[in-house]
Amino acid sequence: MGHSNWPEWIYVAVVIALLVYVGAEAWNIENLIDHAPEDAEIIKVTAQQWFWSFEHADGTKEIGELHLKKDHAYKFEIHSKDVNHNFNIPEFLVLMDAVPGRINTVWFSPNESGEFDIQCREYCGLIHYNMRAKLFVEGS
Ligand SMILES: [Cu+2]
Repeated sequence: MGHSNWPEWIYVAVVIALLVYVGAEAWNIENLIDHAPEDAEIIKVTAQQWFWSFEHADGTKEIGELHLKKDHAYKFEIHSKDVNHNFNIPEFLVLMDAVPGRINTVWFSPNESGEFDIQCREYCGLIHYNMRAKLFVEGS
């Protein structure tokens, strides 16, 4: 009795098991990427035509500017009030869609102090090119 005599369902079962396994692994990886440190401060990011606004955990709000502390972890909860935008801090490789009706998260910890650009990376209408904000990272 060789392999050729195995019923077909065994092959089907093996393929299904592999697909489930690969899917589970992919899910784990995605989960890891999204996994912010527990002490990360949550910053609510709102995109709208054509500016960015921010709300800190203590309720402080900023428009067009964001003040963060060096070597602190931050988790951004990003949403849009109108059309699709994309939240981008090129210097720190932060890039995440801002989509109406959902909240996307991304976290980072600025390891450098100074002044950096925040911009929109998704064409969102007339003044898209000027949908910018300044990131100030304070501390040494
Ligand atoms: Cu935009």
